[in-house]
Amino acid sequence: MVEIQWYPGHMARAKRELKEILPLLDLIIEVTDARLPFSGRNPELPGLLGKKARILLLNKADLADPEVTAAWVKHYRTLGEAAMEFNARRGGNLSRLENLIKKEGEKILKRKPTLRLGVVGVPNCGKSSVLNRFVRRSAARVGEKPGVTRGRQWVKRGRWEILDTPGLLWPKIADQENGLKMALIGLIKPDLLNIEELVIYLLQWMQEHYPAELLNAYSLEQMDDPLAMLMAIGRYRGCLRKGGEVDLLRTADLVWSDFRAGRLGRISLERP
Ligand SMILES: Nc1nc2c(ncn2[C@@H]2O[C@H](COP(=O)(O)OP(=O)(O)OP(=O)(O)O)[C@@H](O)[C@H]2O)c(=O)[nH]1
Ligand SMILES: [Mg+2]
Repeated sequence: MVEIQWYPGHMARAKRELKEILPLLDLIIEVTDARLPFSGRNPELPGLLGKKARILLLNKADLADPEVTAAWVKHYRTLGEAAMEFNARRGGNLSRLENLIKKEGEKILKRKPTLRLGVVGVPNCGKSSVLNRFVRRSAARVGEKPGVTRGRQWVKRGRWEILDTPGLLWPKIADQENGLKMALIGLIKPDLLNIEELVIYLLQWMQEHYPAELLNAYSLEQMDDPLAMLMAIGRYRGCLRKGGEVDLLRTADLVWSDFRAGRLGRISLERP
């Protein structure tokens, strides 16, 4: 097993700050990426949060395989977690989430003037987008890269006070395959890994689990070797160097950006 060392300096601060502010929070909204809703969750979080009431959002559900997401939601509910799928970009399921919060918050609002919600989770899973949904405006900055939110930000909506927090990572990951998956969904910065390797892994995963989507996206014939497949995609999309040979890095970049934008279909990277 290869360990990936990937814990940037500001993460320790983010963790300390969350610990500090935790006593103020009444309810935690943990956001996770629906395409990687287990390995993409911070294993340190349950310990940090203790017994605090929590709702788990499987966000970016629009990019994930709907059947797999439904299976995850069921799986987590069986474990006693208040889990639901969400789409912070479009706001799908917003009223369900708000009802869940109202139900949880009722008791609290009887004894104090405001309900304090904390939105937490790993980088780039959509925490700030969830907060913007709540207040129906762009209160928090959102971005395609991990690490956009650096400090804490409170936003008010009626009697709710919602806290946006920076993404939290854990010190190291022991499993190379999970590392590749996390990089694919943009949870960690790609410079920790090689983009061709990342995309070869994605092609292998799709060959195994989403073959029709893959062949369809690039008008490919069935092929066994993912590297040959990457070359074929490069030729099909015209990612060529001067001499006519395929530019693998450019091709990999293109496939990766197609994946992130959902152009390869709705792809989940793990199943319960
Ligand atoms: N397709 C899709 N994209 C989403 C969804 N939610 C967020 N995004 C996109 O994901 C990217 C990250 O969103 P943010 O809200 O900045 O994520 P964050 O968790 O606050 O990220 P950090 O502050 O960097 O930790 C942005 O490009 C969003 O537009 C969603 O439900 N579906
Ligand atoms: Mg953010």
